[in-house]
Amino acid sequence: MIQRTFSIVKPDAVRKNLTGAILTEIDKAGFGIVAIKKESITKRQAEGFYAVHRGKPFFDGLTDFMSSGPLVLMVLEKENAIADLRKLMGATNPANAEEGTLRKKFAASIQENAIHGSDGEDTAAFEIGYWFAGYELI
Ligand code: 3AN
Repeated sequence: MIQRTFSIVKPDAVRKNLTGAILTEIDKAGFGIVAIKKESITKRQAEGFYAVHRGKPFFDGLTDFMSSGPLVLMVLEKENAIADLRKLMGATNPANAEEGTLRKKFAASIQENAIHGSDGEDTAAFEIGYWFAGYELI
């Protein structure tokens, strides 16, 4: 079943000019790009996106970081897209990420970890709808 997932090239990776390298890996892994846009988001927008993490000790730092510079928002599509992107990304903490994963190659720390990918079907639906309007997804 063709599935959509939501992804972000995070501000650390955009700052380090890694967007092209990350998109190349995503392309090589067989994902189609349904929609893509580069934006600078506000702290409030980041707080809404990460609402499930509100109250956690890293929430304030995470939302500061995500609103610290431009990022690239994407909707990706392939068979089994959600799980396959998570596999390609690697563990949240790059120190634990497997060899060959994007976070192993490109992430600096558990917070500045280069890429986001939805962790389930419900999350993907919420995240796609949070950042993209219907007309951007046709
Ligand atoms: P993932 O991005 O692998 O799904 P989540 O959903 O647990 O990980 O966390 C969302 C984001 O919050 C992570 N990508 C990372 O930037 C940040 N984060 C998670 N855990 C920590 C932590 N212990 N310290 C700092 N930042 C964290």
